[in-house]
Amino acid sequence: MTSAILQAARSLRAGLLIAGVVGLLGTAFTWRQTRHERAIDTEDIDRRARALSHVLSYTVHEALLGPADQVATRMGKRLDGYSRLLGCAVFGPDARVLAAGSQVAPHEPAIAAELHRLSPAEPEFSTTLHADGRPLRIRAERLLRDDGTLRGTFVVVHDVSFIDERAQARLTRGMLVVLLTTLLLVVLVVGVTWLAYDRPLQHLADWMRRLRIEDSPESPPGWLPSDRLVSETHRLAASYRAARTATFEGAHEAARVDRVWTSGRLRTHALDCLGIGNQLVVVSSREPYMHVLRDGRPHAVVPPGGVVTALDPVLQACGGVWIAHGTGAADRDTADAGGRLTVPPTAPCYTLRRVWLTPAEHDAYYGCCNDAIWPMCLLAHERPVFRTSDWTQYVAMNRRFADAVLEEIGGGNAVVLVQDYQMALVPQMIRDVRPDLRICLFWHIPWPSVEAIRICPWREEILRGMLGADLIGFHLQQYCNNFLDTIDRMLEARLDRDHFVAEVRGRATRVRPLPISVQPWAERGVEAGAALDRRVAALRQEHHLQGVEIAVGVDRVDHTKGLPERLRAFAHFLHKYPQHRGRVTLVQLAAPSRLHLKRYRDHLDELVRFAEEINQQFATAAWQPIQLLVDQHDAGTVHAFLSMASVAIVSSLHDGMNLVAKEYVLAQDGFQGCLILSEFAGAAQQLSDALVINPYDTEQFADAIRYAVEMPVDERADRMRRLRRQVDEHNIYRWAAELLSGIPAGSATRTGMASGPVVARS
Ligand code: ADQ
Repeated sequence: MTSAILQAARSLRAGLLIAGVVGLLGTAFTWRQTRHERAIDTEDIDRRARALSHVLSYTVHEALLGPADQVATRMGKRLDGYSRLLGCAVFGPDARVLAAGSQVAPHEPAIAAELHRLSPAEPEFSTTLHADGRPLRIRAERLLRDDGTLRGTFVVVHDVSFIDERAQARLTRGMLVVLLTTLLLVVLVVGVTWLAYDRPLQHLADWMRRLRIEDSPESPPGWLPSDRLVSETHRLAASYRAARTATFEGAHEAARVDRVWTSGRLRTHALDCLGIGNQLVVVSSREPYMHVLRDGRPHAVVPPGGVVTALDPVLQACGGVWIAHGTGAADRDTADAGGRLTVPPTAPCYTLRRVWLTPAEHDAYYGCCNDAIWPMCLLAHERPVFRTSDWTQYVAMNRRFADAVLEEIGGGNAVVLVQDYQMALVPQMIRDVRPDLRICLFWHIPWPSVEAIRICPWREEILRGMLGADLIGFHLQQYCNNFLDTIDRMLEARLDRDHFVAEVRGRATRVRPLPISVQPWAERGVEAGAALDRRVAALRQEHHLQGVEIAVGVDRVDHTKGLPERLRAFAHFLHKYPQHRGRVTLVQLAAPSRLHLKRYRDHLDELVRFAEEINQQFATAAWQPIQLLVDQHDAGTVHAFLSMASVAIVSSLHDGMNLVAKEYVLAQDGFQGCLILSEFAGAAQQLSDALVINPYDTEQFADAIRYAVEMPVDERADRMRRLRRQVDEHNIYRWAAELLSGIPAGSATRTGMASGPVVARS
């Protein structure tokens, strides 16, 4: 829209320029024409004056032969004028008036002065003078005696104010025509430029954009300003499609050969990618294992959240160090003096290094993360708050994490995987000290359009911090495109859009879509077979779920997850389709999150109240429509609920990926589940066999729940098998392998380097 307005402004500018030139030429021509016609009118008056002089000259001669005081009597009424001819006058040789018409008399002094001024030797002359504010045209003829001496001067006087009036009228008419012509020209130029060039080129630009980011855009725009452009555009589309198909087929073939990635295969691949003597270092704000106090004794729990779910299996497979903020009440007691311990507690295989923050540092640092950057990137209608004091702490804490990374690496070599928006400045901070290290930043949340990022007062610092990485990963191609557009608009940068590389101040950073995934449930130590059946039966009994179908949701309690929208749609489903009351229960596992922030506490309270209201409205003695289980559940419980649910609901208002959708697919061993998935979750790009909904559309959402519970068995199985295949083939090990392969071998890469699609191979 903005670009269309800019384009229209540009056309208008061209139109105004052309119109300006035409207007100037028209004005000059009209002015010249008016002058010319004024000269013709004056000549005409002079001709009439000359004719009158000739007619009266004999009579004037005769009158001058007599005494001077009788000239007037002899001339009589002949000197009076009519209409534009004011009349005539006779002057003596000394330029004193001898006789004058009645209308000329008032102007005698002015005429006499003019006669004085001019040489008596001139036989006749015409001139214009202004008397009493009127323009008068006088024609004077010298009358000579036989000996050549001056006998008198005969003067014919015209009032020529009509010539000025006529010229003025002509000028006004002419300027009006010029103005109308100019206006018409502006409209024509702007209209024709818009229709013939701007609009088709705008369509062409839109189409090229779609060709770049979509899988199968429609054919190129039909009408373009030149035939050559049409044929070249068709050729470009054909080549692009061919290249894309080849890449797709190549990737498909590679995937077919490689198919499923395992932790063992990732380990081998990681050794290849890391090289000898390079350790893997992960840095994130959330820790993979947190120690809380239960009955006065430390107890390890896994905090809920996508970063941990995704990265822990990678470190378990590859080993290394994970640096994170220690938040558990018993965290200090379970770590050594340097904040280090080995994890997972059951089978230690990598080091966790905890970083400590004071309460004041904690509040300001997470204030910047959760009040500013999070709502800016996740478009869930929460207004970001940018506080300078928070930013100062954000910079300081990023420095602390970067220092911890550098301390862990010491003089050695490492590949550093920096995680998410809480660490945006860490890549450049590490790079400043160790330019040789290979650094990757993975951004777990969406990267919105440049317009959304523009509002951030620290946008440039954040971008420069991120660009310290050799590779920046996002979940989707769309986020990569948005990121490059942001760089393009905000920084002085060279972009290679073919290879998705941004070069700023001589350093190149690759930008890649790397959709994150999850680990197979079997590797997470959860029950299977009979043990799982027992856990499911126990949970059904505990929560009074016998004999009902279960729709499940598993989320951190966060505004972006669309939990009120989910409850509202479920209530509407019960209202609209009463035949399902008593037969379906929504079990919502809700992990409290960011409780140090008031709006998160309020959101949890609102959710609890809303669930109670719905329960009061629909519950019967034997059935409760919503079971809201507010807790951070262990993996076994999450898995059991996901496997027993015939429907899973993910209704994010905006989500980078959403791992729960994938966890549900992997939990459905009987292929009888149905996934309802928000179109605003990144996962919807990959899991197209889900029922994709708009969570804001309560009507559509409620209908989707109905469709899911009533879906025929065969359709459920078909959809779930296709979803399963997709998640099996794109598990977390493959993601990690592609991420490691994507980090260039040497840092400080330049755009000239070969950087084709990232396909991990072992
Ligand atoms: P999140 O939004 O935290 O992180 P999400 O993809 O929703 O991540 O995954 C949440 C994880 O926490 C899942 O593994 C889920 O099982 C677990 N979980 C949720 N509620 C729980 C509960 N009550 N008890 C126990 N476990 C629970 C960010 C981005 C996402 C992106 C991930 C990974 O916001 O868009 O998918 O990172 O990149």
